[in-house]
Amino acid sequence: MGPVHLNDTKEATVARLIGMLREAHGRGAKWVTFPELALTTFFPRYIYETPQEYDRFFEEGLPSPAMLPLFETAKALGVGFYLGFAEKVTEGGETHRYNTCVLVGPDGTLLGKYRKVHLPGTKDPLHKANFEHLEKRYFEVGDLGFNTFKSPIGRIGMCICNDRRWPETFRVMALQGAEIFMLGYNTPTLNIHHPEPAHLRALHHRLSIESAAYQNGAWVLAAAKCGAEDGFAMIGGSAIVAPTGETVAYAVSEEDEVITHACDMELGEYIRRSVFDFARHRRIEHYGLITSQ
Ligand code: CDT
Repeated sequence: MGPVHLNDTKEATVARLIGMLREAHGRGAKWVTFPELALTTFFPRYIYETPQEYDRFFEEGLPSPAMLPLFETAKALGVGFYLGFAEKVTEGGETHRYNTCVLVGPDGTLLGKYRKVHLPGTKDPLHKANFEHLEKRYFEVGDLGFNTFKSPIGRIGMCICNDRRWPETFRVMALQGAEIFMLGYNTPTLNIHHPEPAHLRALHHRLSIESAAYQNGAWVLAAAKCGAEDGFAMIGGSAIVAPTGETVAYAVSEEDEVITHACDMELGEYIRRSVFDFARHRRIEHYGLITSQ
């Protein structure tokens, strides 16, 4: 998905998502993965002080009024999807805000929800660049864990952006039978925490999703927001990765762009029966440290 600027309306942004959904459906796609925080600009780059200032980026209700046209179109076309958004919810009398994604089946059924666990960046501004990364300021750490969800196309595990850099994310879902991982992301081209060449940002993204696919024998569908949102560049590079670790489809533009692939679900099964047959080959008696620290 190309940039979503600060003053773009959610209505216009959702219309773009619907346009891509229709294009995917036209190519025979059964499922679509949309990016993280797909309805707005990547607002954690900006400094806001009060919920009154930043609540406009959040959605309440599922589907929220802004999302409704997307849910209706997907159901009418019989296409399932993953959608990332900022979630505001009142639970137990308390208001919470999460960086969330949902999984919606082709018949419109809500199949699952995930709230981002690995929140990068800081709570307070660093003032090191002309933008910030304030996810810890606007979101709580997700409380739902890493689950997997049965769907007509296979068992799906979901995560969001920075989660893809952590092998534990994928292994926990693979141990629950995940056959497909879906993730949305917004990765700034400039790393404000640690200066590094722009090409490394793209390399680390590819390394993360290709190794996650291979080491867990699962497909990865990774969808970026790309281009420059109000001048702030993101790496893009949406990709579909096979369980062999091979990237089989890759976005080349910095605009709205649909990439598709006919995923052979047998491929993952074969890998999970051989080199990565967890039951036969894992040696959990030697892994204790990573569950205790
Ligand atoms: N959205 C998100 O999680 N982005 C992070 C940026 C890391 S640099 C603070 C990512 O891991 O791509």
